[in-house]
Amino acid sequence: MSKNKYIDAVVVGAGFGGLYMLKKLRDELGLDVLAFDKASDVGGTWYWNRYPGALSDTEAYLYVYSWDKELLESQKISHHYANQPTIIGYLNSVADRHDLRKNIVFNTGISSASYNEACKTWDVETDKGEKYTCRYFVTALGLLSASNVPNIPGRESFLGKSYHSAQWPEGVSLEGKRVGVIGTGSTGTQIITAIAPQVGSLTVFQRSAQYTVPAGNGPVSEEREREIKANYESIWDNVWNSSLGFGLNETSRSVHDVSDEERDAIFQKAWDTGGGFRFMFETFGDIATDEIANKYAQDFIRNKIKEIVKDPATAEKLCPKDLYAKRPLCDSGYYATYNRDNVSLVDVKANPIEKITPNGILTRDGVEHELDVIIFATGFDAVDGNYAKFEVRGLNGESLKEHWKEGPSSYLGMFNNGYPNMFMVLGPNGPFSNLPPAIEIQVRFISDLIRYCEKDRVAVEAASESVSAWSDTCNEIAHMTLFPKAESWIFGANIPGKKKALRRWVWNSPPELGQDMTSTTTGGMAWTAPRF
Ligand code: FAD
Ligand code: NA7
Repeated sequence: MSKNKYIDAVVVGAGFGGLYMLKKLRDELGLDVLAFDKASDVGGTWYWNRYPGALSDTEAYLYVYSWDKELLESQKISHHYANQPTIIGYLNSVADRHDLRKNIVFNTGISSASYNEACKTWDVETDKGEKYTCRYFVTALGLLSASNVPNIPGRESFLGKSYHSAQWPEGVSLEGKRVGVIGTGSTGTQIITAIAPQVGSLTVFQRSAQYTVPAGNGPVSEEREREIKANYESIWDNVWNSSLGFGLNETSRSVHDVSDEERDAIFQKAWDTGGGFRFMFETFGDIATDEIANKYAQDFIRNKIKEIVKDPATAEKLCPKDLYAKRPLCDSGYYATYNRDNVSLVDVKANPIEKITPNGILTRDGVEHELDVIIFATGFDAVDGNYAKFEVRGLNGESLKEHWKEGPSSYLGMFNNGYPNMFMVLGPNGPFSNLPPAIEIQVRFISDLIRYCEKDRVAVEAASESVSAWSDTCNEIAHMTLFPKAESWIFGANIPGKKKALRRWVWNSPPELGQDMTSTTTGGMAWTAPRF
């Protein structure tokens, strides 16, 4: 039996969250830290999601850390949005510049973590059987990280190749192939648009039609790049003081305060400029809260679909009928892709997939769609998905799965009751926002708290009333919006059998997040007895 190694902190994950957490604890607090990732290198989301067309839809200059000023200065901002190779390149530069890899154990999953109440330490075990004892257990497991591969009958019988978008291997060629894509979320729309010109034929299996607006991606002029770099201070100021952290001019203007002509002109301007969050949050302040305002946005997008897509029957299938209240999407020519002769659309709500056969996909109408490749763009077991994949035990040996059986909860998206000195980056009920700034705030918050714990030699957990109050607040806020009325991963609605419950703070960043957190945090936390 291997002996436990003693270190100060274990960080799980080497994406945006884990990398910054490691740096903070190691370089600023001087702790002995190890980070672990199942991946063979840094990047998290951007290590795994290498599918064709993978793109962030936050403006590239804000899909970065604010704290590495030299890197911000030296990085080229070539396009409005950064693609996967650019983002992975950026995160590799961060790891290199700060020599982070020497404290990361790659190709290694954490398989269990349990709190030792007597010693006020965590015992953590890896899937390689190595054991560590640490004072702080920090999880940065990712909120869109546990892949959802639906259990469609016959899946294993397929004789061609099949890939999930988030487990995309190197060197896949789709040139001339008969390809089927299941799923038309953010990922599906990106893949479909990117591969249609290369493949022989593309059959899209759509369960829910999708509202998406143009991304407006394209080169950033040198002048604009200089302007961004010269004004980074005020740009970040705007981010820290905004609700969504996307660098938008968030508006409170109501749809009801403008004429029909003005409303359409505002939508058209946002359509021409591009950006999903811009379309939802920079046009009017009530699209996400008022069904009538929402209907105007729906109608505008549906009319665009009918204008763009030449075949009326296909256009009709592409028109969503439900609310515009999921994470807002944008694309680089998604609807127009259906004008290509090699692309066809199957509405699997009307005509469900019966099974996967050795040769392709059989739908209820009896048609066997013959395929060489099936792409699952079927999303993620989001937010708490990775937490369900290993055993976490807190006070009295209580399992986190049991603790969250009615739906995951937290205080401020970072802390649980009953799990002292376990801290979550982007845990349940964290912000629905541009995520790198949200991650930064959470990492700073957690490391400030760890500094306190170190100073006073204490362990800390969320008070149970703080968790309940935070859940109530998140739910109240969510129900002021239309988001609970749409079926999406934000509520766990995309996974059969998953408990339907709110998983994000769905409106804006918690008011405390832009401020010095320590006093606020300590207010909602329970301090346990001095450790030793
Ligand atoms: P991740 O980057 O997901 O990293 C988590 C890591 O934890 C993974 O590498 C995983 O292997 C590891 N891990 C999990 N469990 C274990 C375990 N038990 N043991 C060891 N390792 C483990 N956000 C935006 O704000 N803007 C965008 O435009 C945007 N675009 C996106 C596009 C795609 C295709 C996807 C999938 C997500 C996008 N996101 C976007 C969300 C994105 O996930 C976050 O922005 C951010 O990358 C999350 O970083 P993270 O470090 O919290 O988690
Ligand atoms: P999403 O947004 O969850 O989309 C997944 C898509 O896959 C969506 O169209 C689903 O339809 C579809 N899906 C899932 N399961 C099935 C089955 N069994 N059959 C048919 N279709 C299915 O995931 P993405 O990866 O696109 O995006 C996730 C986030 O990553 C996104 O919000 C960005 O933040 C980046 P449904 O809509 O559930 O009917």
